[in-house]
Amino acid sequence: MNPQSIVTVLGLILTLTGQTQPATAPLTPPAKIILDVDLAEDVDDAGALATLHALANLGEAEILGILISSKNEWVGPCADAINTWYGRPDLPIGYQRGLQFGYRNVKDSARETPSQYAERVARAFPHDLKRSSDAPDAALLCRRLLAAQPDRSVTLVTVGFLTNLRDLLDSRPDEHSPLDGEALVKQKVRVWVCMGGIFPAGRFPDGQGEYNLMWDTGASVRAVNDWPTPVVFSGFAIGAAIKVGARLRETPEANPVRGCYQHYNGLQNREAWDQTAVLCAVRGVSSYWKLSEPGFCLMHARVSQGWNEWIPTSQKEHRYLVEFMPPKEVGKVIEDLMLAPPRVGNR
Ligand SMILES: [Ca+2]
Repeated sequence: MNPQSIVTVLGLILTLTGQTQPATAPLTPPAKIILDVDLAEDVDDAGALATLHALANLGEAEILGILISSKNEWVGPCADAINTWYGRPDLPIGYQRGLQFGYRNVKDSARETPSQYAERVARAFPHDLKRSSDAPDAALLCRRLLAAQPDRSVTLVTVGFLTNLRDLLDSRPDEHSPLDGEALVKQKVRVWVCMGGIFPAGRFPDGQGEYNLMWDTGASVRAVNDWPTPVVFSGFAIGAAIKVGARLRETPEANPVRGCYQHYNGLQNREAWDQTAVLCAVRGVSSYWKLSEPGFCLMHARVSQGWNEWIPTSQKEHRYLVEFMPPKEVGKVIEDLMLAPPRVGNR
């Protein structure tokens, strides 16, 4: 990439994220991050948590809280075990309720999400959250976290379902903010980075939509179509080209992220969908990717099988990642972060 290209790409992401610095200035670290995971059917969420903790240990990210979008009582404890390993045992965790505001189609979000590793990791590694539903409602926690931050300063990252973001948009004024959900998001969030969608096609050749957007289709329609800030999508193909995880065997057996991969696939490599969203949220597109032209990611409702349509337009601030650096090289960056030890003194 020549220097002019770097400046152009940096300028795009700065524009996109509402930064007020000149377009040539780097993003001012640390990035304030709220990460929403499902941490259930697939294991890349565990890799995403590891990547985020490592970036926080480098001073590049400040983790405000972790939200959980899957329905599974062991996912909260599993996330807490990973946070505890990284020396952040009291990091706020919020759990999806889906019924909080009482008027939604609960058909999708009421589904249990199975996990091959969450219970086993939760039982084997130190933590203190006993079950997911002991954690506060994710959308209400998110309101509290957002209200305490400067305007347009928070990056929301979702690597699971959009149940919590729908609930956040639908939330009412409370003791933390007199603003309703949409107004609060517009005031506090600078960008939402979403692992989800298929770009630009919108569907796989068999007609299916992407898993994260499809799972709770009603929530995805509300969150994606109505989100009031810029959005960057890391679509299916970006993370599908990157495979990491096997090298976690180089880390201690006391590492719960290693435990997740161990129980999921015997410590084999796995696609890095979720890690790409975290890396982009903290470092911007950097030299890893390029950004698409602006457009509107229109989410279509088809019961439990929603899909996204990409409509190019300068009227909306949605963009998606486009491959630039060879995926293997991006994978090395992610892998090195996933293998980084917890902070000295914590272990
Ligand atoms: Ca996920």
